[in-house]
Amino acid sequence: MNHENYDPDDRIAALATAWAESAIAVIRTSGEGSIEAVNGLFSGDLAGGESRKMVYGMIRDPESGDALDEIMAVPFRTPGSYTGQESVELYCHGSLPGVQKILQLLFRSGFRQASPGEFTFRAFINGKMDLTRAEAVQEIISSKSGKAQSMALNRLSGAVEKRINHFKSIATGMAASFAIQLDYPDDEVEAPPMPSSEIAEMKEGLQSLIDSYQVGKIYQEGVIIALAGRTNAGKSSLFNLFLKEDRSIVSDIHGTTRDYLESWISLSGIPVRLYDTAGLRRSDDPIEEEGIRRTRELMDNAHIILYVMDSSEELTEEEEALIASGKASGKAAEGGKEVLVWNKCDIGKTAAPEGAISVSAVTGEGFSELEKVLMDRIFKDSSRVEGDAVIDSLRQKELLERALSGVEKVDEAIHNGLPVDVLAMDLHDVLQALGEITGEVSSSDILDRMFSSFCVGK
Ligand SMILES: Nc1nc2c(ncn2[C@@H]2O[C@H](COP(=O)(O)OP(=O)(O)OP(=O)(O)O)[C@@H](O)[C@H]2O)c(=O)[nH]1
Ligand SMILES: [Mg+2]
Repeated sequence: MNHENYDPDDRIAALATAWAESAIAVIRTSGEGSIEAVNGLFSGDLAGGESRKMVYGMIRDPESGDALDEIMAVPFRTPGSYTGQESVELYCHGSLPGVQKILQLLFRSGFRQASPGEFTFRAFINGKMDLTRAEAVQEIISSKSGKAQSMALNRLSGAVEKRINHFKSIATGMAASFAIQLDYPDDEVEAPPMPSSEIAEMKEGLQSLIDSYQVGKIYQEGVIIALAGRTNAGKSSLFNLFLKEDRSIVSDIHGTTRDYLESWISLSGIPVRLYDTAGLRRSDDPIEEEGIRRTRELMDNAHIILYVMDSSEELTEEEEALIASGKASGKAAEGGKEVLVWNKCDIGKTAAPEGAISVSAVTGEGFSELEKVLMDRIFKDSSRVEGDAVIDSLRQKELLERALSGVEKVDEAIHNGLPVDVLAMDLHDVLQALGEITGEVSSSDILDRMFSSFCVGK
């Protein structure tokens, strides 16, 4: 809900009782014209009914003529309702499909779904509630801007919250110093030094939190790793080693694996979708060909390719080219996603080329090193993440980006010698974005929003 375009008179509806099977469910509506609108769906006479008196009747879909429920409804006329505006409460039978049908009917009839806390919010703006009940109001305001709606808030780890609060206190301190300069522009009050170290700290810290989204996403969605390489290189043997079970058929016949196999594994707590694939070689067999085509497709889609080579055999052209490209060494700037696995080191003839990891799928040698390299690869883009402060929702990331861009604007404005009120405005944006992440809004924020967007008390 966008509070700038907020219309406190439009019609809202929501289930007021718990979303569960019950004897009676109460649907609450509010807004100008609610009584007339519900009356059009109701067999009883709500429009002529006395305020706050129950009326019996059937709820009917006027399009199909279907009766949805036999209910009691209560009209509330302004200002004698919870919200202070015209309202109707519907007492229906408490079956969830039934309630859903009535709500759908209301939504088709000029009502919209109320946001969390919106009825109470309207009660507040209509003077039905004491402004000093700060705690309640704070909750209402936060849900109004979508914060309480987001379960992401619950997931917010303490570490993230602590960091955000730290940024907020820096920004608040800066705002206070700007305010002094604004209040006494002509006095000889010496302007406090510009907060360049604070700005640098915020810029770096915010960026690091934004970067942590990558890590959060990895934990949430997992990493796709595909084992690939020529036939008989030992892909299936490695697959089984990762799984710690005999899942994939291993044999010394070339082309054993034809269709790919997949399994979820955990790599130090990170969910990984691991694929064993058909060995890469030229084949006239249409089934094997199709398997190889699918392997190539998987290689395209994987985050990491474990390119398995047989160290006891001559290298193929493709293998030579891959080694020569340096893409797989992990150091290359090209950002190759291959990790070279120099398998069969127990019987291998040559040492591993640079960047390749020497392992044996039979003895298990080198396996822990391989796991370590994989972890490094997974987190290679996230080296700037500090500690355990990791965000995992896009909403948080976008708000952090908004805060960062605000800080950058303040920084720029300072460098360009712009007036303090410009700085203060940009800083306000920063505080707003940070506040939305943690769901905290200070009482002055509340007043600010109230008076600026609703003209209450003018
Ligand atoms: N000595 C030794 N033998 C291995 C090793 N890894 C695999 N092998 C053997 O190599 C042969 C092929 O292994 P697989 O795991 O089936 O190879 P693959 O890459 O899955 O082969 P395809 O499915 O045909 O593409 C089997 O006989 C394995 O026992 C290893 O590290 N050392
Ligand atoms: Mg295989």
